[in-house]
Amino acid sequence: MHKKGFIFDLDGVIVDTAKYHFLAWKKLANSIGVDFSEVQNEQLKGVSRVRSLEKILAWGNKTLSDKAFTELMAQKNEGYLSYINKMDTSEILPDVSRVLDFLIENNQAIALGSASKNATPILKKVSLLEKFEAIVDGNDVSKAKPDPEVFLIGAQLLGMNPEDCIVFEDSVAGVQAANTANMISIGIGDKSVLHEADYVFKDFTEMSQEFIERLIKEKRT
Ligand code: B16
Ligand code: MG
Repeated sequence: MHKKGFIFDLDGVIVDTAKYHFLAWKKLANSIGVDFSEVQNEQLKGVSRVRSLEKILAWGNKTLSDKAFTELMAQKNEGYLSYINKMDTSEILPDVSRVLDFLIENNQAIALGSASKNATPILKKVSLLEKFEAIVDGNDVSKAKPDPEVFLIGAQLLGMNPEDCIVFEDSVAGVQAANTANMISIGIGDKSVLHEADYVFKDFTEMSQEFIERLIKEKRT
């Protein structure tokens, strides 16, 4: 029997939490007199919370004490969680459940590989937590994407070799992390942005059952 490890990113792949990150960062940035646009928010996708605040401060030409920095991080997360707390299954992106269920029916190993420290509560809110055999998130890694650490830990927890793993990612850094880990990278989003991925789909509605069956059977070349 063929068995592969399928590792899913969270934000932008399973749910669209980028819009909530945007609202929370915008409120925070504006409160310290810094402008923040949706275009800038794009640059924070897949980026850790610490690095995101560093970037916002740099855009606004601000420097802060360590204490103020930590306080702002906590404030941002509080704002973000107020949106997360209202999430439900209606926020699962199209056909994510179909793909997860197909993989489970076919006895495949499934992990989450996310930069977010809020991954477990989000998966609980959308009732998907029990579909994952392993969760690797921002609490488990010391090096952020494009470092492959998050996916390598995921493979290890699933008991799979990296070359037998497939990663679904919406960020350039995440695709690079999967490639460096020697895994098959599948970009979810825009082909021109995610051109480093082995395959790109606009979303899971475009991914056929035959394609997934091929992933299960094929060796990485
Ligand atoms: P948190 P992913 C990432 O999630 C988001 O894309 C990114 O915008 C966010 O800053 C990061 O998680 C950290 O999130 O503040 O919840 O720890 O795409 O890696 O699932
Ligand atoms: Mg993402």
